[in-house]
Amino acid sequence: MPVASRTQVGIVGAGPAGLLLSHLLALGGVDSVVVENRTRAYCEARQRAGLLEAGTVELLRSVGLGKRLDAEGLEHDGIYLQFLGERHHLDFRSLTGGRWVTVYAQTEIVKDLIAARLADGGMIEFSCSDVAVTDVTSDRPVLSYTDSSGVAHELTCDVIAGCDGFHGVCRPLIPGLSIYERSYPYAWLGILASAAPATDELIYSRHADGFALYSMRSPEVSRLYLQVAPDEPVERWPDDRIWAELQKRFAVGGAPGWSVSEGPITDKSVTAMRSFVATPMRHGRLFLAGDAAHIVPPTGAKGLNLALSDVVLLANALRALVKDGSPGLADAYSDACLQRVWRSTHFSWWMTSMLHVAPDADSFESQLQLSQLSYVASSRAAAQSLAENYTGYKPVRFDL
Ligand code: FAS
Ligand code: PHB
Repeated sequence: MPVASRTQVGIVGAGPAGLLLSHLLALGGVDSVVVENRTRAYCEARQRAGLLEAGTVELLRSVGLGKRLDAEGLEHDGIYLQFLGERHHLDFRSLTGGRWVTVYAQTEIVKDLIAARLADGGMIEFSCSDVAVTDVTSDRPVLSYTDSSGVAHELTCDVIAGCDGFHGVCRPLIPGLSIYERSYPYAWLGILASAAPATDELIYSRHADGFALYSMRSPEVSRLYLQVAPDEPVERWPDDRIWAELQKRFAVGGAPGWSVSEGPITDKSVTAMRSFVATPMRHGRLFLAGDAAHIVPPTGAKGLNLALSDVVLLANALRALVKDGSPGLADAYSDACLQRVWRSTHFSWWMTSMLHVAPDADSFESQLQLSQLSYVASSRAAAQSLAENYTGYKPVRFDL
């Protein structure tokens, strides 16, 4: 017989979206339980995003999550665009009247959120199985699961939040979904290396042989990405081949002495590239947030930031619904998210299309790409548009 219990908000998924939602709801006096099918160690170690918009940093600071972020995050004033062997700096602070970005890995945000929830007595059930959501059109939806010790649970909720990512169980529960998607004919091979980055800010390079991104995690750890074929087995990329390709794609004519800093590679993985939007993001008492509802190619560094802005809107809506009985924000939630989702989706598609070399691209497409890059590098108006989107377009505010 399953153990029966109650909470106000059942949250599926202990990624950044589910964890931040639980934290914000607690600040608003709303109880929640987070149910996660992986281990805590897996969630904290999964290498993903690395770059936070200014608005995301301000949000995390405002809700008590800024301590390590301020101590370890790397504040950047801009990025470099590289093409035809030349590197061009975009100064975001100058272009946006003071906005910036911060390098702080998603792994660290997840660690900070888990630590904060557990310190506040929050309930996170890791390593669950048989996770299922039922009765979402009733006013008592049920989140059922088997916990890590094999005990079955039936958690009756006021509301359920599907924060379970692209492969989760919640999105399929929404009938009549409109799906918008684009798969790209390339993927990213990402590495972590114990090597001091040879650049002060990120370098986005469009090379005739493919895109490359020079990012970082700390003054001692580099994070680099290479465009590869969409289904490329990672085994085809031994370390020396990766470094040789990175050296080629980042080589600059004006600095023959400069090179990518090499070191031991500690993590290596291939990530598929897709744009995906599912609407609506709500059905009855089930609300989707983050990757459960949308995916963007990581070129624009939007995925994590977009997930967290969904969560701010959802926390405001659910507090009004379950605490004050006011349904207005909940009824408007999906449309309010989708304006921002489509802005991030367009920007991520635009950055991706401008910087990657499609296998079937002809010389006409290559000339268009190079013209677009030259325009962004030489026109303040074009650079301002990239900077405005990259640093965060109209950040949301959490109503504490
Ligand atoms: P997540 O996928 O992070 O979290 C969902 C959680 O739900 C996971 O912990 C999962 O284990 C859990 N879950 C799934 N099914 C479940 C079930 N049935 N029951 C219980 N729990 C379940 N974004 C960037 O901005 N920059 C990047 O460089 C970047 N790189 C990425 C690389 C990869 C390989 C991937 C997949 C994504 C990347 N992203 C990047 C996007 C990424 O950062 C997401 O936007 C971010 O993780 C979204 O957070 P969540 O919505 O919480 O989803
Ligand atoms: C990262 O550091 O992981 C990163 C940064 C910027 C991107 C994508 C990934 O656009």
